[in-house]
Amino acid sequence: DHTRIRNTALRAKITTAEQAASFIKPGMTVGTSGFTGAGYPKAVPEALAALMESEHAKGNDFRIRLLTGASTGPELDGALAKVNGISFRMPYNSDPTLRARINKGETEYLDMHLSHVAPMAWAGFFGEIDTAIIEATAIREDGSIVPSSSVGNSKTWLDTAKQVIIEVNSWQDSALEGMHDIWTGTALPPHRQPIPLIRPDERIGETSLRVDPAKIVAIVETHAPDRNAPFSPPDASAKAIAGHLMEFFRHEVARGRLPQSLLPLQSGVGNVANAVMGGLEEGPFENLTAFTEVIQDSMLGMLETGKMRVASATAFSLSPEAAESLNARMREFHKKIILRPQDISNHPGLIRRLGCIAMNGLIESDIYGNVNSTQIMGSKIQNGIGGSGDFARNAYISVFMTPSTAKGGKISAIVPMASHVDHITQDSQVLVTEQGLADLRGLSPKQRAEVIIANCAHPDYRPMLQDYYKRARAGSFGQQSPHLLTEALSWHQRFIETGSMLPS
Ligand code: 0RQ
Repeated sequence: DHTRIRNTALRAKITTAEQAASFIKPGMTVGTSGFTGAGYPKAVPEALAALMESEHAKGNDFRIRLLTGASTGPELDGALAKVNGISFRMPYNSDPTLRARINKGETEYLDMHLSHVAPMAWAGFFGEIDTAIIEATAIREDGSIVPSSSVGNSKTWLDTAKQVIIEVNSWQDSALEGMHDIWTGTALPPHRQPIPLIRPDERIGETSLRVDPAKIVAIVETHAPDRNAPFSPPDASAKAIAGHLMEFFRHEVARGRLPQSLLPLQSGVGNVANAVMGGLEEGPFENLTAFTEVIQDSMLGMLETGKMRVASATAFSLSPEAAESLNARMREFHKKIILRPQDISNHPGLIRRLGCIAMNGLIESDIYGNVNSTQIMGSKIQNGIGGSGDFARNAYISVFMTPSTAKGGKISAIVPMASHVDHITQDSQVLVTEQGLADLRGLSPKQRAEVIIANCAHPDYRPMLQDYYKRARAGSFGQQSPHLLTEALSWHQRFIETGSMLPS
């Protein structure tokens, strides 16, 4: 039964994943749907990987340039990276196989702000887009495409690609239809218009994606789950971070600097973010809203209890259990969730206008609040900047949070100098670890260093940081952000040489 493909003319394009993959040629630039393990194509990429493998066995080159929304799943990034089929990748990845290729120098990786992708694609900075592969919940009578569990950059790839392949995934709940909001007013300068959105719950566009039907070369029917990371309950350190942050919010409300419903929340993914959402669930704040990238397990819980009124995002990022349970009652969330293209969900102008509270994880922060979100020991990519830059710079309050140590205490998350900087000190306003919270707003670099070391550093590293800072105050070339340059990155070098930042 083809009830999900309601345009009868397009049914003639239904084919196998192998046939569809045969439209993709070596060297092509391919734009796909997908954002944090949600809504990415699953069957065609696996068929493409098999095709690449057989071509590689014959001694033929077969790699593509892969552009997505953000991270995807094992059937896309994982399968293609396994056969070394990705020559260039952007804008965000969290797949371990692909990460290893990138860190070996085998795949070029452009790690960029997620809000920048669509306008840069429109401007032609990624060259011509040869093929779009988009996962859909359904194809409507009028030939328009109902996205699935993410919107990401699907609109952009459908608009710009020369040929289009659609995967219609019947695992995706049909009640997703109507939850998307696709604004069609995007333009390049000097033709830009104000985006008519002043509240996170507003709908400003259409519920499906338009595409020229003549560009559709293949439609593949699938029934396969999204594959997101499993949920792990918050550990003690994540709970402590959440506790400090709740106290901070209560304080800000008491001082009249935040309303009782706070402001539209943005939260990253992972253990700490989930714990913070858990803290909000139990906290005194009501009628919360989210204007964010991804909706994770704990946000669904708050939407369900009414603690959160509405969540605007570009994708779900749910554990397998939460995804199954959501699919069983998607209708209940119809009015509470809005999924938008990522150039809207992460739009700097909208984030500034709405006054979002951004809460993101980090790899390390230096004593002045410069934040590294992406590169371990300054050179090895973990994931990417994702939306953290879009939100951190433009938020009303920009929070970064992390356990104070990594790798069982062998690494301090607070270091003298960050080995790579994604967020400059001006973009980090509140820093939280399980040790405590540093409110950096209104402080100069030296004032920041004092509270960061005192409130956030782990006791094993605090005296070392105090000692470094004291000597930098005495011996630095300048006194705006004092540093001892030959020593500033010595903790990282010690870790590389000995496996620990602590002196032996
Ligand atoms: O590695 O998995 O090998 O053990 O980094 O760290 O502590 O589990 O924390 O999942 O919150 O990730 C910055 C990576 C934090 C994430 C980052 C190692 C650590 C572990 C994960 P293992 P944790 P999290 C909206 C905004 C950028 C994108 C973003 C991220 C692994 O938050 O990707 O914010 N942010 N998007 O051991 C060496 C250190 C380390 C370290 C952590 N100092 N040195 N390794 N790790 N700190 C969300 C989206 O964009 C969808």
